[in-house]
Amino acid sequence: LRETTSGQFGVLEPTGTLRSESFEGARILVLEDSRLDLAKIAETLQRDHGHVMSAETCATALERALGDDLDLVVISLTLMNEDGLRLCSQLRSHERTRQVPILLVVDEGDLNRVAKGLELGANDYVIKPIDRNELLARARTQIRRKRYQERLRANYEQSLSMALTDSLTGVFNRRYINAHLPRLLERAIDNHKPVAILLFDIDHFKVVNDSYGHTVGDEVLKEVSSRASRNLRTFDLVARLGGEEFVVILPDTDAEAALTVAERLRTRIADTPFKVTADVGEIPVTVSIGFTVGGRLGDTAEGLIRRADEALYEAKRAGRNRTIA
Ligand code: GH3
Ligand code: MG
Ligand code: MG
Ligand code: MG
Repeated sequence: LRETTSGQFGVLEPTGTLRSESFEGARILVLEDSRLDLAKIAETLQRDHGHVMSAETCATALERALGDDLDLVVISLTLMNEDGLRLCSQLRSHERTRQVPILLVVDEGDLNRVAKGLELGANDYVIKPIDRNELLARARTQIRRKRYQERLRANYEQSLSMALTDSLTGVFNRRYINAHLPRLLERAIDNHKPVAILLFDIDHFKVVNDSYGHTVGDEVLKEVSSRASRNLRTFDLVARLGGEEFVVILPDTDAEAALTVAERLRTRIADTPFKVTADVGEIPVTVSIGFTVGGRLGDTAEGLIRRADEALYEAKRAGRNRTIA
């Protein structure tokens, strides 16, 4: 964001030109019982192509705000029978509306209540008689700020998820497992609960790449991830450790249950050949699985992974497409 010479904020376009940001499409709720002022506010905000809605009472305003994704709430403090300040604090107390900008409309003689409103979480105010340009400028500022914060948050969430998930398959990555498994194991030990660790590796995956190409190989990796994820409980974890090797973590799972899960996973892959692209026929895919169960005092994440890896090596040596503990 850069300030233009006219004092307006705008977004710097890739071409280097500045475009003033109107609040096109912004959802604005107005609570004002003077019909004249309501009309003036609505008409002014519609100039910037805001989508303006009005509410009759604080109760309906709150209900509306909780069920909508509002960009701005305009609350008049000159309401005859209602308490706009109470609505401010209600909006701030609900998770859904905590961040929505609030603009107060007040009478000149009512500045005490403005201070109260700002304290309760209102962001700005305009004084009656309403100056259209001022209202528009203050509304713009609030909506722009909200949208900017949303962009920041979206970027932050995206980089967070990029850091912890595998970009090809969408399952977790090794970094996530390294951070998460030790804590999960610690909790299992504390609660005297078993936790099962499955390692699996696609059999002769090099042949898939060599026969069909790397792109088809990538599609097989995605399909394997998706079949694994689909066949697990919501609190189980799948991660790609690298290449064609995956780990599955099953909290609260003993050896017998882990074997059942592993065999189900193995057969769901082996029994239905992969159809990843239209131009390539069915590709038979199998995986070998090694697993171990931890949760005893002294168990470490690295130790469990190593044990599962040794079992996986045995499964490969014994002929692949099998599960070994
Ligand atoms: P094994 O049954 O012993 O596991 O044999 P394998 O061929 O699966 O094992 P190997 O470790 O010899 O080869 C793994 C292959 O996985 C080699 C590598 O090119 C391929 N690979 C690793 N990462 C990717 C990827 O992201 N995409 C694709 N398409 N291939 C990958
Ligand atoms: Mg290998
Ligand atoms: Mg392999
Ligand atoms: Mg491998």
